[in-house]
Amino acid sequence: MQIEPTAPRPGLQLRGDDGVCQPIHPLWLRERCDGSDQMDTTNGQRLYDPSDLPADLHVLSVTEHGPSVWDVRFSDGATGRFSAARLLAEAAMNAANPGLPRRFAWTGSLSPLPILRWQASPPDAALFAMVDTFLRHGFVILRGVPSTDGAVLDVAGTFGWVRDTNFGKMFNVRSEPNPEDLAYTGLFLDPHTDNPYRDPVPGVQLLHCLTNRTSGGHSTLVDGLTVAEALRARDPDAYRILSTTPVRFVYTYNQTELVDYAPILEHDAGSQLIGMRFSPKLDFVPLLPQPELEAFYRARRLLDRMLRDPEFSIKFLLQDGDLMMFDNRRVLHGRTGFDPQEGLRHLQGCYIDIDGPRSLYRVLARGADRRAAAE
Ligand SMILES: O=C(O)CCC(=O)C(=O)O
Repeated sequence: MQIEPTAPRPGLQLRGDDGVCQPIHPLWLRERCDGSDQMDTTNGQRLYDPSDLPADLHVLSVTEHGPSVWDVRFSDGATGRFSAARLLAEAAMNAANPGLPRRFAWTGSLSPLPILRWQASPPDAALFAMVDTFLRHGFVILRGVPSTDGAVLDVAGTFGWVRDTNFGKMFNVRSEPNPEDLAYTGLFLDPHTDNPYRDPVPGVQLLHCLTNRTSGGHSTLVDGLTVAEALRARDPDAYRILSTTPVRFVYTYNQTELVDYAPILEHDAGSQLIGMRFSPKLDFVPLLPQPELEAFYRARRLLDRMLRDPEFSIKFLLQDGDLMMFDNRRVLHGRTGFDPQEGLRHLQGCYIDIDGPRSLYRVLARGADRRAAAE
């Protein structure tokens, strides 16, 4: 793939490896003029509305500035400098390729677990390893987080911005009388998405083990990407039904009533699977005609069985000071039951949005690229 000037009509075009050429629309190029008269160079925001550009805008001339760099003059008087590297990088960007590490779909045989040592104010290389691992696997376990009240918020603040909810900025997961949520008991919890009734659903959950003095309470994780793909292969119709039937998710407690509608399998604008809203304690399918409900229940039952199948899930015991951070929509979490009479099991948790770690990854990758270019 390369960029080259066109003739006799001036412009730039994309030449594919197969030799097929695609002219680059003059408005597409014009919108990417990045001189200080066109955009604020500190934040990259345009200083004009591109819909106000003439609809018949065209390129008047293309002159070579240096190897694979061209100066382009447009019919509205604007000029822009474009390198092939920049245009090719932009051409490759779309919703299905958002400039993030490739997701690695795992099963129950994942070994070793992605465990990294936590350090306060981590240097860039250590932080990059944490965020890169998180984005690839959908989770990372950070070992050695001080077992102090609120330490989870400090770790969360390193990766993004903490989401406040009706549970507060931080929630305590330990057995309680009259619990606000079944997580605050000693009951086992099957794989689920947290807060599927929220709009938006929390992107990332952090759970920090302060102490576990019981013999149970093992954590379980399942990669929703792997299970969804296995479901699609096994029963495409079930996949379709769970991707298209909007389900009502509800949470009601005292002065809070949260309701949202979404299919169980959620996709992004590039049709990539984001993950799931799966929480069989909180979902209410609408009253559809009986055959449709029959098909929905069959599909959900199949998905549920697969999510609980040890073939797909990993199980481990969080040690004191372990913190697991997971993509709440991609990786479903659960735990085995425990007996609160045996001793205290106390986790602290909080949520951040997924754009935090994604932003951190891009910023750190940009810094690494700059350092490599300077060497
Ligand atoms: O206790 C645990 O390990 C998990 C708790 C949980 O599922 C939650 O807080 O959402």
